[in-house]
Amino acid sequence: RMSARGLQEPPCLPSLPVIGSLLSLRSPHPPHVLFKELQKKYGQTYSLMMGSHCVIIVNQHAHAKEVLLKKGKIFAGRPRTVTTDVLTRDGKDIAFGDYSPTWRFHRKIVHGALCMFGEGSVSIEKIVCAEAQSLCSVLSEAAAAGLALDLSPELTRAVTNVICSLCFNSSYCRGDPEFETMLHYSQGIVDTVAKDSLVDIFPWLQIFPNADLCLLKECVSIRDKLLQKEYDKHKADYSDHVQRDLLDALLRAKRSAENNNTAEISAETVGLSDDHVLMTVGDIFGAGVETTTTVLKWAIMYLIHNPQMQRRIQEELDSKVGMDRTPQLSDRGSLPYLEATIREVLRIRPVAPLLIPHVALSDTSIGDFTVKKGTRVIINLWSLHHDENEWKNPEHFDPGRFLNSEGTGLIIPSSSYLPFGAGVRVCLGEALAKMELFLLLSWILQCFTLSVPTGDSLPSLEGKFGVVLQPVKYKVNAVPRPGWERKCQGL
Ligand code: HEM
Ligand code: PLO
Repeated sequence: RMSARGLQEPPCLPSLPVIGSLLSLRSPHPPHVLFKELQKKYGQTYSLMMGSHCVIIVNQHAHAKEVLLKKGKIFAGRPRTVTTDVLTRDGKDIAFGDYSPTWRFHRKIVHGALCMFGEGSVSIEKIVCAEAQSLCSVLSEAAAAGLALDLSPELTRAVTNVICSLCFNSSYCRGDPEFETMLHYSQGIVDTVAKDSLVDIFPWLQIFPNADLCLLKECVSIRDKLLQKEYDKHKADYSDHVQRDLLDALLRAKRSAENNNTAEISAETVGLSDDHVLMTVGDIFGAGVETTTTVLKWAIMYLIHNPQMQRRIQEELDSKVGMDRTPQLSDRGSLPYLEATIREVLRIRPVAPLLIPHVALSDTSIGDFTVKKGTRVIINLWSLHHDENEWKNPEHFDPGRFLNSEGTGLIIPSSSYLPFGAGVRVCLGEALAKMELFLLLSWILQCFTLSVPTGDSLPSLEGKFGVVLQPVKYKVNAVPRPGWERKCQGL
């Protein structure tokens, strides 16, 4: 079916009324793998029906960049789904909120506030290093007791405390019951939200008892109580003169908009409700914790699978940082192999293998394909990062891909690499995440060598698909490196 401009509709999976293409989507594979497989039959860009919604799946970087960058504003919409509406009070946040003046305003405030604490800022480096130090002392306690450890809660606590300082100017101690509560509800949300489960395809299912939706609602209500508590505290001792954290920044923007009734500002004021502020902080908190922790767990998993790579990072640390001091941000330029490892982890196991769905805000096109207003577009980052034409042996973990031929400098060998997305909806936390990953991994590897506990087999590299692609649970042995036995403890 050709239109006037020589455009045509993308190939479409077979579809039935009401259930759409559901029958073609039955598969033992997680969606990102299935969508990559389906390319063989339908081409790199194709469409399918989810219930009554038309969804276009993009599996190659040229089309992905057209959607995210060249036509970024046209594709800046987000779909509303039952689960994300529960999480964000009908899209009053940044990540799942639709494109609107209110959304733009919020993103701008948060972006500004994050820049203030962002790259090159002394305070955030100090905060991350303090958490790295506390993490290393936990590892050395476990080592002294000869215990293998599931690092997940400790990594989560480190990352959570960084984001807590940033959002609320607060932190959690070990064993804090509120932190345990948070661990629990956050996993519940990750397990249930945005799975495009039946509930999202068939909104009417919510009138039936649905275990996932119940769990989500319960977890969200616990989260919201904690957020509300912080919000009330901040409101009580807010002052225009000191800005302690992100929540203060949002409060200040809200107040100044309320006191200032000039035309341009009051137009943007519409959305600065308490709900918007709360949901925005919830986003940064959730995104800040779940993503970075997941990458750390993947990185450590790949390093215990590849001890020779771990050794190479340690040799780099020994020669560039030495034994007399701990790593700092300014070492980033002189530790290319560690940076390359982080890049490779983000390639081979992207945190968000399907990004978050985008929506076309007007009639448009992708390549030679027509796209109608309201169409959902899923960028399959998994396909981009595992494209055989772009990456040699894509399932093989090889940090060397990101190094120049001398092994001294970093490169991006293919443009089929977008771990943080791109354009109008690009990740807001990229700089922060990269700082945290670099500092936490360099501190850990300077002191410890990580391995599977004796007798255990290596953990599976297969991911568990959800709103983030998580690794399976596994334990590690952290052995202090020769010469570091004392220092790790004294840290
Ligand atoms: C969105 C990746 C860490 C905040 C995204 C998206 C990706 C992504 C792929 C979706 C882009 C799209 O839909 O087109 C990552 C990775 C991280 C990370 C790989 C860690 C290594 C963080 C952190 C924060 C954060 C630490 C918070 C400080 C956000 C927000 C959005 C987002 C607010 C929504 C942006 C929007 O819809 O406009 N991230 N992220 N992310 N990320 Fe991150
Ligand atoms: C993680 C669980 C939290 O309790 C709530 C939350 C908020 C924002 C979400 C985040 C979760 C998962 C990762 C997301 C983030 C917004 C952007 C980020 C989806 C659900 C990514 C990687 O796109």
